[in-house]
Amino acid sequence: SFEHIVYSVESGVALLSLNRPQSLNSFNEAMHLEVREAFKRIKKDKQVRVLVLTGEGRGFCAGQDLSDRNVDPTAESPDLGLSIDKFYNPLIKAIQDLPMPVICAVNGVAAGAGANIPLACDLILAARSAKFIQAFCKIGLVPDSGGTWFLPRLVGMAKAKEMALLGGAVTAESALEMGLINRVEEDDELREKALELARSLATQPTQGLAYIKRALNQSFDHGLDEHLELERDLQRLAGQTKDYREGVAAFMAKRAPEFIGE
Ligand code: T3D
Repeated sequence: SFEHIVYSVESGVALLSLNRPQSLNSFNEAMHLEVREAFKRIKKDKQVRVLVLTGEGRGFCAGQDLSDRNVDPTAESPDLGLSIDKFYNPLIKAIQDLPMPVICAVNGVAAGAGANIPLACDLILAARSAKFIQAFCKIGLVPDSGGTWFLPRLVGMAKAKEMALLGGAVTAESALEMGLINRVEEDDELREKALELARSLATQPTQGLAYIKRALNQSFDHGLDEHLELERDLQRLAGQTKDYREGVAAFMAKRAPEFIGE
């Protein structure tokens, strides 16, 4: 039923693949709306315990489709804030708030918003040929989709400024070296490796993983006291899951646990 994305669910894993390869999966309004609809389904579907985000073709995502704008750039004073408010910010928040691990499989070039959407995900695998480009500065814009928030946290201010101000291409290898991503995979193996990891995570106590994600996502914004309290609150919730009970029971009985994600 989708035209601009490919969406499927199998073995507890939702696969959402951007599908406008002729323009390197850049976002037009229609693709934004389909991605939003897929997130709605993921949230409703109890079967889904891990999300894999990737792209079709040779690119991951080239950011905003510059030929199919949400906001007319030739207008005397176009308000790009509208496009950010309506589409990019809600997408970044949806990824961060999704109560499950989100794996991004960056299958090729990732530019503009397309370079920052992966940074909002929890684990980033990149194809050896992938490149990360903060292309915004080349057209007079500011990194959006959380770029100026995620980059310094992931790679430090010096590298963040270099990427954002110079807009150079960072290869998958150097992205790995600088701590921007988690793994580099061969191009033809990337998707299967990402799905393998996702399927294995989907057998874990995924409600607990959602709490871990929440704690880590807030860690740089809290002082220690406040954060210890958040950990306590999340541990309280985790301790009430069926999976915690199962994890302890299996450990005591020296058998393999069977987690259900609740
Ligand atoms: O405006 C708002 O709503 C606010 C939100 C802004 C968010 C943003 O993301 S702003 C940043 C937008 N993105 C860019 O500035 C990146 C533009 N693209 C590039 O710089 C290059 O395409 C790449 C470095 C990503 C890849 O280069 P390369 O040489 O591998 O491929 P290519 O030949 O440039 O691109 C292949 C095709 O995709 C080409 O079409 P064609 O000639 O084969 O018909 C190209 O025009 C198209 N394409 C690539 N990126 C975009 C695009 N078409 C529309 N919009 C794009 N962003």
